[in-house]
Amino acid sequence: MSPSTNPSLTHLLPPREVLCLVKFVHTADWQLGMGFAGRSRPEELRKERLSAIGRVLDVARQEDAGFIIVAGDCFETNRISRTLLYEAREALRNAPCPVFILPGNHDPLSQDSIYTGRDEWRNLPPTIRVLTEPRPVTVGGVTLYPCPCAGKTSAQDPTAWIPARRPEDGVRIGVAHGSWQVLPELPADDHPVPSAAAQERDLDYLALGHWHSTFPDAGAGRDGRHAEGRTFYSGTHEQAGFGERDSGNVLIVEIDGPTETPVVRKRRTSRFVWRQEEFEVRDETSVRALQDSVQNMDEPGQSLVRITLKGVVPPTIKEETARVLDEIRPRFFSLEVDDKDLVTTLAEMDAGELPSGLLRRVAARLIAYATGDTGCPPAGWSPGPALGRDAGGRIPEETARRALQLLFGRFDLLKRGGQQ
Ligand SMILES: [Mn+2]
Repeated sequence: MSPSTNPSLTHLLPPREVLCLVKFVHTADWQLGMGFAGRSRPEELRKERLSAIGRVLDVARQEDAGFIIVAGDCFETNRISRTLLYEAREALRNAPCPVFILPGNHDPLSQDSIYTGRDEWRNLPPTIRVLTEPRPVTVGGVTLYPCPCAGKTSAQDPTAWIPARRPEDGVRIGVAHGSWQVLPELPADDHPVPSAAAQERDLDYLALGHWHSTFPDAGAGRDGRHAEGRTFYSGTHEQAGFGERDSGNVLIVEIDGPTETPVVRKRRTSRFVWRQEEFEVRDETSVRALQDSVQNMDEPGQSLVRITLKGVVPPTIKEETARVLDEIRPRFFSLEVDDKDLVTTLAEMDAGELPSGLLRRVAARLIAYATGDTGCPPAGWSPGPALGRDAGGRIPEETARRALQLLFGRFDLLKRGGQQ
């Protein structure tokens, strides 16, 4: 049994920081200059991407990181304002360690490259280095293998140039920006990184950028805190959209030496939280449930919330739903409501959305009946004792409404199940 696996001897070992040869921060996709078209308060969102750089540097300082890797897409495009370039340079001025920046597909090394062509990006602080060439870079016991993007698209494996391991390489770290071929249906010209690139190129760690989510989950390892593997996306440092799952983090990577398995942890750097929720509104009780749920959301001042409402309700309930959300809205950084599927008449329901001909026919006849287009219940309609008929033998509109809610609600469940 080695000392490191014998619990009775662990107190004799030096702390992990002393054993660890290499410790660095992996980040990417800062996308400075992102527009946020269609969002409220876009200027504040744009500024926060700069402010978040300060938090990345703070993490590097707290962790005593040896260096920082920015794995591409530091900027949203190569055509950004002089002001923003100066601001970015200023934000990086206080870096506590070297910062290596890789050109990505948003800020590629094309003719108009920021990194090679813009005066505002000269006279950088000495700690900042742009990885403009696919050529090894040595930094204290580590060799970086940068794979910069030369254009917006490429069908070539960006890691293909990386040479075989030599003893003097020390810890080998690839830095690339592209789509890791571990998911189906990725575009062929999106800088494809082979699924086993880290193994094939004999890299101890492959720092990727391009996907905004931290991936794989850096909390999914056997101990529940550290991830296993050699290839990671850090994700963007500041969440940038509703669709991003687990973004707004940086990764802390520790490697004890060449060929050793990296120990990877994520730390949150995002200020903003983007969340989208879907609520079905039926009656007064469900409006209160919606109100409670939205009121109890954490950190409202830093939250961008998008609520999608659905259901068929009387106009008074729809109005009360809107009022409740208007009342809560000022607490949030922003609160968007999509209520196009919260309808007040059955006529607004679209039977054509249902997945089978039979369901569409049943729904169309129920809608016609409940909206007065026909005076009779559908032929063969037997709602059962629970739904009941009125004194004249007719099905009340409320009953038809509930039947349609059930029908559409069940369809939504089917739809959700199918997507998993
Ligand atoms: Mn990208």
